[in-house]
Amino acid sequence: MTVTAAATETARHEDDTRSPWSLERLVPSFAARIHDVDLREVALDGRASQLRGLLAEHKVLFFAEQRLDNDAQVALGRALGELTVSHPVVAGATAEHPEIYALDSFDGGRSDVWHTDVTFMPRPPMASILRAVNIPDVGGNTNWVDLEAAYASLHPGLQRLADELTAEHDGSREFAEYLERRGGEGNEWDGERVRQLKPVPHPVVRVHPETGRRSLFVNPGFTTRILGVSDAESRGLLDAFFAHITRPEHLVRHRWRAGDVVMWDNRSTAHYADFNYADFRRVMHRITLRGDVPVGPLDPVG
Ligand SMILES: O=C(O)CCC(=O)C(=O)O
Ligand SMILES: [Fe+2]
Repeated sequence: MTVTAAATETARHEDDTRSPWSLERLVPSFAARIHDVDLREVALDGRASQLRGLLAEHKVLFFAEQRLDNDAQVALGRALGELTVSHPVVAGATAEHPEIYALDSFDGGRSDVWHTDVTFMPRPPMASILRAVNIPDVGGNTNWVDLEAAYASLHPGLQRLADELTAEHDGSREFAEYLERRGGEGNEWDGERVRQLKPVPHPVVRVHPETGRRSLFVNPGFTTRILGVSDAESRGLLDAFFAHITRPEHLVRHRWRAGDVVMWDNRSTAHYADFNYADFRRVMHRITLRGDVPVGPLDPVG
């Protein structure tokens, strides 16, 4: 698939005299390619807050021809926010890089279920930064959907219903075996050692803490039931929501090239990596920025 530029614009603060980044929007509601950025310099340049603003606004940002290694990826993450460990229960890529989550197809690493990262914890990470370390010759594209566009395109009656709902998110189907393999001793997440993966409740509609926009915050990877309704109602609602968020109109697709880095906002998107790389090796390194507790539209503010 090819994406065509809907618009090209420049992104900079009015008082910023440095050369502007040029930003190419990819689909009308979200996703942008940012040109002329060396992500190794963002940390030194004092442009981290600008980048965070672009992330909240465009939700998925694509950068080509980067030269990040593990250290530089971690440094970039630290400039943008507070890094989490690799994952609540999966060990880091190396002893020196406990923050890096490695996905290696030769170790069975794959991500072919629609999900938003780590929503099975009370405070899921606000953003993820993924670097292509080894890409297959063909296949292995990654897809993102815009959960704000998904909310906006629901029937108003369904929006009102969704506004009132809470859902349970459970990571045990995907990750219980990792915890078992480590003798039940996971990593430290939000100051606590993870020893079990308990389902956590989150609002079905999440209000973005920076933009105030609403997203349909459910995902097939981790959202297991809607609370306070019958099993049949829960299944029917979740199936309808899952089908809705993953409609092609809500999607952007990326074909990876060596040197690509993608950043996404986990408060407003979900993603899926195509599992079609035959015998090619596909290795990706991810870091995540610490997030906040999801807030729904009916939750008291503050
Ligand atoms: O491998 C990919 O393209 C995406 C993997 C994934 O789900 C993640 O890094 O959070
Ligand atoms: Fe993911």
